[in-house]
Amino acid sequence: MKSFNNFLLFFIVFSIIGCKKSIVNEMEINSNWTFKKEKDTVWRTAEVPGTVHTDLLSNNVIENPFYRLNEHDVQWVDKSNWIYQSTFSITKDLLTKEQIEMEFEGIDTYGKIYLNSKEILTTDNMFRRYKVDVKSILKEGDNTLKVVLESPITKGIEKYDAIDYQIEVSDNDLAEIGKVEGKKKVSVFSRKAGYHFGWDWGPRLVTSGIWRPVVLRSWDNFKIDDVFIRQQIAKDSASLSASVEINSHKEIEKSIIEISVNDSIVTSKEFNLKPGQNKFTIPFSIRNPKLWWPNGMGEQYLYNIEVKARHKNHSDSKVNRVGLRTIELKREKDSIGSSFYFTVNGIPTFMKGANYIPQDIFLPRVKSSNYQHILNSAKDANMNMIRVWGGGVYENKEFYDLCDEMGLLVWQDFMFACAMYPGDAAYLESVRQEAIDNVKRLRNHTSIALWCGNNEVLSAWERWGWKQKVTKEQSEKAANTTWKSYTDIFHKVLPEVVEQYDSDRKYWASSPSSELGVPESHTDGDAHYWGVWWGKEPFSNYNVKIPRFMSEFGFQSFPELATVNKYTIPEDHDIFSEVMKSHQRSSIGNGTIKEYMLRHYKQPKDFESFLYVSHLLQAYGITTGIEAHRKNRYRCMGSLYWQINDCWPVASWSSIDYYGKWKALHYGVKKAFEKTIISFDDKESSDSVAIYIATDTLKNFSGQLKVKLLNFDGTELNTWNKDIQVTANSSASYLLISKEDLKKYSNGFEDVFLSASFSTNNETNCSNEHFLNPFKELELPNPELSYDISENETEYIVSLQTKNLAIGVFASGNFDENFSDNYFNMLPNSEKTIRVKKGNISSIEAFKKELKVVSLVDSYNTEL
Ligand code: BMA
Repeated sequence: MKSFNNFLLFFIVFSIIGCKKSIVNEMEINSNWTFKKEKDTVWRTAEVPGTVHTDLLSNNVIENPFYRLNEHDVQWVDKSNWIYQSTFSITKDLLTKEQIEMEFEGIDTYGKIYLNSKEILTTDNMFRRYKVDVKSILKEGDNTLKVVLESPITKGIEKYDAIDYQIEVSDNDLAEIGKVEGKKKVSVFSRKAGYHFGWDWGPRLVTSGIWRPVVLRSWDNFKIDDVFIRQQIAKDSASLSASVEINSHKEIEKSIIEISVNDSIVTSKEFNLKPGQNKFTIPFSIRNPKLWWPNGMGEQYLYNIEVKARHKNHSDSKVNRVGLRTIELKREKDSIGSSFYFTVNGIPTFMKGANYIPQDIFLPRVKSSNYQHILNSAKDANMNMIRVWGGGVYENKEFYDLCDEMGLLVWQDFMFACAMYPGDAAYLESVRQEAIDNVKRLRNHTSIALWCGNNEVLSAWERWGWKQKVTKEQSEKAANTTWKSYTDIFHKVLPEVVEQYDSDRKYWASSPSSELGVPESHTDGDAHYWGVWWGKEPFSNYNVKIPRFMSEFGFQSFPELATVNKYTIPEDHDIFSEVMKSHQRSSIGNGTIKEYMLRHYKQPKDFESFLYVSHLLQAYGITTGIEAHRKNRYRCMGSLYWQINDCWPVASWSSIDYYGKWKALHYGVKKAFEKTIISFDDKESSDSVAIYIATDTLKNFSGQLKVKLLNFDGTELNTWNKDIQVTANSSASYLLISKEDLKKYSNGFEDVFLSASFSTNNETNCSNEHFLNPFKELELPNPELSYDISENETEYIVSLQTKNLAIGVFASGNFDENFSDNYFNMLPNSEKTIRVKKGNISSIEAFKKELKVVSLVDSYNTEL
């Protein structure tokens, strides 16, 4: 038996008021865990929080499921039951505490939990937090905690077989890869992350595990269970209230609740506590409030608001970091239909962002550094909103803390996606408890902008032919129809929970939708536009299909070669090889990338070039979309592309791959989401090219717009200059150039391009290039690109020069870090410096050897 210190991480929460003692002790039971398959005899070491798969991996029982086709060999894991066990020691002192509870912050999913052989809990919802009073079961010395995890597949099959009607589930549930009996799609029967069962960008690895911490908490007298801070902002004062839930062991007279803002006490009240739950609401105010702003609009100021409860020498406190801001969803009838936009602090705000999925199929592997990296990357790319998509999980506290700090508003889905769901009483109750747990856990986060019921469930029902599949007989069993479950969950249970626990925020039943029961429209509500990709429509359709708020649109690419090398061997290097196809989960995947690629680019000369051109293609497509949305500001007030990240190494719609590498898209997004952008509007049907400026600045400004028609060697054929006035938060066309005029300089446009820049006081604020022909029809010369490499203490520096135009300049190698810029165009006779942190490359010689710099012409020209 290891010593107490070895296996218990002991947190003491000090709530120091003067010299008064803290009353709540917390210890995480995170050591000395072992696990085994239910019927096995061998116990192996385990990690908690963790998953069965990752424990099998670290014990060398299975191989890395991300490598080549290994995923297919580990499908047995989810058909078994698993047992986890830990022994921990309890002191006599701890047992004297009046109250002792054990909290399970996340059990994935079907757990039977025993403490000292006594069953204390049964779980069936991985999104819930469960608390159990364990005072009477704990003993001095060694105590044993045992968690039996039943197979989510066996459980799912039981539930699937128990009903006599069909529940529609999309093909994202990869039952076939899972080798599930009868290919039954059982995912929807469990309150468990949908993407574990497979998705069109994810593996099928149905985990089990104790995926979030287990905490033993003990205290005397009373403890603050919850604090909810509400706010109402007026010009020179913010009225706030703290709703405090205090759990008391006994009757206590004259306890004091004190509220401090940034360490100064603003109010203090006396209360009597009765045994059990006590609820108080205490108003307070902050004069001359400093507002919190989304990224790009101002500071993200957060107040430290501390609520303390004390009595004699006992106290407990909770601190929240709260930003003061208003956020409203505006749904107003207008000449187009009905608006869908957010105002923040009264200002209509164009939402620039992306959809987020969990960062690993094995959730406990996501560490602080991963949250930092993805959210910093979002912030760096000028985003102000992230949508936490409904097929994943309600994220960890750290995720939302970072969003609060970085000014990233959160569109928060409840965890339902692309399927119908059961609606029996037990299921609805589980959903209600899950919603209460998570709304209460997250509602103090300034960043949360909206609660949304589900992802694409309404569209699936109405538009994917599911409604039609319900037989008359089934619909007569009213209580059993899937539409009844839909309305129960999304029109009753979830909005009721939001109304009861977070009524200051809006609830939106489904993304996309326009109103209850009506799926997407481009004149009302939010939209997912998948005509590009699924419908094989041209990228130029992004300019025509403009909804009121685009909450999803996307186009795939492969990861870069350094990432592909982590899951393949050279023999796999063909996009249609078995391994490459297995790391592509969209039914139309690799062929669709190729089809679009050949519409716009020349056939790449080899595999590596194919990966590279897929990046340029994806960036070109999606930035066309973003620019279209921004050009149509006011009609459209949001552009959230699908998807920012990956959960394993794969070809997908992501702009950052599983290893954190930015694809061309992420660099492209950063530019397309800049505060002020120049965008060209070049419709085939129009006889001129329009030059737009779209801006999110809060003040009007003026400057000079300059557009040049250039040859690829830099020869200036014509220049258009215009002094312009730009209104705050606007988008408008400022210059029209007739195509007839342009033709005077180049008949077929194969050797020219337009280069536009906007400057105020001779400082260039933004620029962009426009090609009048598809890239494949350009007669690009060898750019004659060269570079020098230097270093400073932390970075390698690459100074590039080019003689002719270079498109999509890409610096790559086996680097862990991202370059400061990449996949950019270089104008003729220009220079550019990029930097990269030294990371895994230890010397400048090694860096020189590893670095490869290419541009578009290198992808097809074998003679260079
Ligand atoms: C969207 C998402 C996901 C899916 C993506 C790509 O609609 O909501 O379900 O991965 O499309 O098909």
